[in-house]
Amino acid sequence: MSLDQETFQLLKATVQRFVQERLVPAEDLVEEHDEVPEDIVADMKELGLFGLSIPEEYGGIGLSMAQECEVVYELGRTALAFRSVAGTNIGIGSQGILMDGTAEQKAEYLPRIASGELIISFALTEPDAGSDAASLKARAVADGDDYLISGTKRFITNAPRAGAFTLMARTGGAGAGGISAFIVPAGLPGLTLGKADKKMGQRGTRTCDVNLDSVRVPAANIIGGVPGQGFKTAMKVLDRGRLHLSALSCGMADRILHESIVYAQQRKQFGQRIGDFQLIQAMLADSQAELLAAWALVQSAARAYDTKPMGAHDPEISMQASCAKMFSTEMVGRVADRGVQIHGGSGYMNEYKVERFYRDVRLLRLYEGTTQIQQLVIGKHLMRFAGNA
Ligand code: COS
Repeated sequence: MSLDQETFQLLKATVQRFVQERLVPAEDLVEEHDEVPEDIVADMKELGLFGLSIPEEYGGIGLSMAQECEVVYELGRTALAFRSVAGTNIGIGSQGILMDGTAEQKAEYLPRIASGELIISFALTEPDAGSDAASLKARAVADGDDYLISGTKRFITNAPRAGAFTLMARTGGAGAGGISAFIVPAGLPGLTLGKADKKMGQRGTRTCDVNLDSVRVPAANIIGGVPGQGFKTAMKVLDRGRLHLSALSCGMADRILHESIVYAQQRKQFGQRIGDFQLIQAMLADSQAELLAAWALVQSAARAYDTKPMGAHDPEISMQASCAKMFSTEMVGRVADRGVQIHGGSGYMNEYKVERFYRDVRLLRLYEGTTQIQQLVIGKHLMRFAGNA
């Protein structure tokens, strides 16, 4: 699946313009009010951003992973809250249905996800199951043709906006094999939301707990119709999500570097522009080189991802996605830190953008698998590839 090159370049240019003309000027508003204005969300829907990754047959734009990464890079060049509004529809919320859903599930949900009419969230994490996702406790008990789901899901991005959740719950015994992925509509009796999470950064993104108390969900809502496949679905979704976040990290690093260069050109000390000092140039150079290296890695991993059939699991590609996530998110952390350093005392002040970007990017190293989980995935795969020799 991919968009023809000419149409893709037009789309990319439109997104670039939208980011510069519509989103960047609204950054302060989002920071101040802790929300993305609804008229901007409406414009994002109009542009087709919610359906970037959904095939055209379901009303989406049908980008390949490599193309999605290029567009997400552009969305990364502004406050991360904007991307977050559409992020779960583009990625972790929708992809389980696309990869493993039945024909009926795809036809019922994907068109509304692609248009943004339905916001879909991904509910895996729980109070006692973060990195150890296979230990999740939410329980789904069979009751006739339905399941009754009870449990708590934590830090769920876009939950306050969501019309449905891709939600992992335990239908069987302990471990990964006992987990099923359900499509859970938000309005069902017994499903309630916790209070809004107060976060370090990414103001304007909405996250909260999702509480389920014997929520009755038809068995037909199990993704793919077969219980026990939910952990694998979640892992495949995360492989893809990790590439998406890698591209986002590169876009944000690009923006922070730009802010740093502009400041280095304007700020004068000791009678000259600070950008003329070699110690400032060294920080800019390190950031530029690391950004280019990360972006090359992301593009190469995304192109590899595009070679495998939709929904298939290829360990080599999982490993590459984890490499991209680990390297790019750590890279943007360093770029943000240098950005603050280049700005000196001003970099600590809220009126300069690098202060908030520094807080925003901290999450990239945590969600969709911490850096340490990526190291674990990479290390495990390398040992497996080497076999018993
Ligand atoms: N794609 C498809 N299947 C996968 C997979 C992938 N990327 N990774 C693992 N699996 C399969 C395995 O093949 C295995 O299947 P079999 O039992 O048939 O062999 C099964 O899933 C269990 O795999 P494994 O034993 O490796 O699972 P672990 O419990 O050891 O978990 C980690 C592995 C730690 C990597 C996983 O729990 C993880 O990614 N944790 C982080 C979760 C996360 O990112 N949370 C963020 C929430 S979303 S913001």
